[in-house]
Amino acid sequence: MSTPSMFDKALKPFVKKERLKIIRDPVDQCVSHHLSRVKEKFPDQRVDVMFDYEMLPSRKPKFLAQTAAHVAGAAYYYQRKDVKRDPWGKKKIFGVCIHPKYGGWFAIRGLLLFPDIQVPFLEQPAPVDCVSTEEKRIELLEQFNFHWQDGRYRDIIEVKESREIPAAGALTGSAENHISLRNRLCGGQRAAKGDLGCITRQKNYVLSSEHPL
Ligand code: B12
Repeated sequence: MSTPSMFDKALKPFVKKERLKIIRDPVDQCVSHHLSRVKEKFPDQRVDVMFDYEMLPSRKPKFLAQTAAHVAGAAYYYQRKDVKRDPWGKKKIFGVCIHPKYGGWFAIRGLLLFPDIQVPFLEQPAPVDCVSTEEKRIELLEQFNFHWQDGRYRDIIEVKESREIPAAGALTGSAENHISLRNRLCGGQRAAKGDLGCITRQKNYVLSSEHPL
């Protein structure tokens, strides 16, 4: 998972180091670089590294990031079925993960799978249920599904870590590149330039993958 401090701790140093090379996609390349380093720590093991944006030929995601985060105990995945009095009728409602420390200010970037390791009695930590009331869960799913552009769903709980969005050109020096990077920092999809207003009002940002769609 990438948290708000990823910008300073990983992305800035990565871009600085790679300055003389052509970086097409700083966020994805940075994540890929760091996950490769983790893989190197297990030279005797088979390790499958998967990224959140990877798709199967069927156009389905290679792994379900939110389900993976939930079963790993990293962030609770709130789904429609977690609400008893469902007010949405036939509408499609997407679920959303919330982290007890970062709220919605994080992204699930990748998965490391160790296919040859089996631990029958592995202790499985349950994710922290930090949005526990019915009202808050309804509010969360409403915000994520119908108002995700303003990012308020990310503040459904009080977050413990936040920081300012970096100043224009902070990494690339180019305003044009910066617009695309800032969209990525703020949650994933490449938004239209006009959408930036809502992004810049946020006090936090998160590094997330650009969705492939
Ligand atoms: C395709 C996709 C989109 C599409 C479609 C939306 C969607 N949610 O499907 C589009 C492009 C619209 C989109 C938009 C956005 N997305 Co998006 N998206 C994805 C992607 C790549 C795949 C999601 C998917 O197809 N799921 C498939 C469906 C069928 O899965 P499901 O509903 O969870 O169903 C499964 C579970 O219920 C499970 N299950 C069954 N029983 C149980 C029981 C338990 C206890 C559990 C845990 C699971 C479980 O089984 C089902 C499958 O059989 C993921 C990354 C990934 N690789 O997972 C990001 C992801 C979901 N998106 C994310 C985000 C942030 C967004 C945006 C806010 C980005 C933005 N700023 O623009 C918007 C929000 C729009 C919206 N309202 O959803 C984040 C969500 C983070 C979070 N906190 O949860 C993800 C995880 C990406 C990331 N890197 O972090 N997205």
